Amino acid sequence: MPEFFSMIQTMRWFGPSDPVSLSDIRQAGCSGVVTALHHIPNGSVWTKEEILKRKNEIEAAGLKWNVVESVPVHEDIKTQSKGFEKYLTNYQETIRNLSACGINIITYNFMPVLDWTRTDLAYTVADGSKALRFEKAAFVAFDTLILKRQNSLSDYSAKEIDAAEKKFAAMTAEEKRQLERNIIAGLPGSEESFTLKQFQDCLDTYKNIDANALREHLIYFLKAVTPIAEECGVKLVIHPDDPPFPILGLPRVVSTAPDLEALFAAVPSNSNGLCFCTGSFGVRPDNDLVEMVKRFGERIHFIHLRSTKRNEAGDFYEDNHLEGDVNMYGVVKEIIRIMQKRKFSIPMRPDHGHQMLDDLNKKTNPGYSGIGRLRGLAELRGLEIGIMRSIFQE
Ligand code: DNO
Repeated sequence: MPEFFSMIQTMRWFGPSDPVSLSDIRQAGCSGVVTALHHIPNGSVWTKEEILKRKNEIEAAGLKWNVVESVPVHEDIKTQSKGFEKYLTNYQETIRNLSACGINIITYNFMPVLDWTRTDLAYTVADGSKALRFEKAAFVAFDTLILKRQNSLSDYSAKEIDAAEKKFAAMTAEEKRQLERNIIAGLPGSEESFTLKQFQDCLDTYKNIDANALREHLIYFLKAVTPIAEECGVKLVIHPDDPPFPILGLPRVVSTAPDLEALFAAVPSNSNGLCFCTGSFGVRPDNDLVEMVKRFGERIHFIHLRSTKRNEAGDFYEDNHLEGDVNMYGVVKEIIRIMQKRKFSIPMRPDHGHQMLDDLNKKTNPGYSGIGRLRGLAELRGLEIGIMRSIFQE
């Protein structure tokens, strides 16, 4: 068989307090992890000392720290609030420090206020396992009836408002509290957590920022950090919006292929890269994932593999990795082609997984339980090997 390049198999690890240990991740068959220094406040420099401490811990467990997910972009950079330049300088410094420690793929996102958003963290699917879900009616109920955002009603159709009212009327007080927490208390990996009041204040900072302005701010950020990344051999990879459409009156600018084109045209350096997240992009039927891998293949330096299943009402839930709306076979096949062309192995992680088997009785990080991701990884690994062998060994 000729020399070939396959995906580097990793899992996300949230650090020493993660209930899934480095040893678990190694036993799942991974060679590396994706992690971040979650204890460092957004906007502060990651020192070499802190980076090396974590890196040594990972290497002592026989694994490699392949990718950083994430170095969060401070809100002041997204809004360009007074004094935001100091956060740009800090970001540049963090890039240099990570590179000096041998870590050269850095994930970030540019979603205003919230990172990823779901309404239900324990949606029971037909086989009895639990999945993450975004239910439109619940989300609209949160926006219009819990948060009571000004003018929120004008963002939805009469049908959507009606569905939200019905949903809300059928919810217990505890369910309402849980819904609020799911949306604003911060899902794993998102470093921000709010009370309702703080949340509204934060939304207000975007009052005068539309999609064009946010895109300009993102390009400004990229122009400041990409040259540093390029200089030290680092690839910055942007994670798409999840879900990939505007929410709560906030603009979103990393949801579609044209969004990506605009970013790459503005900052052509290959260090301005992409974290290709099939689960995020895949929620939109107008995102042709296989086409997107073809088009942006040179810039994909990190991959999240996961599938979602959407319905007409605008809901989606996270399906098994090889089921749902994502053409995982087509995506993986295209990634294999790109890797051979680039002669480069791209790190991937099975993104999320169902809470299942023993994990149903444990406290787990939503989406990041051990067994569900182990299942996802095992399926994806089999898919990749099957495609590889059919290409290279016939
Ligand atoms: C969710 C994750 C996101 C992602 C960030 C990247 O499971 O994919 O939280 O890490 O958006 O900055």
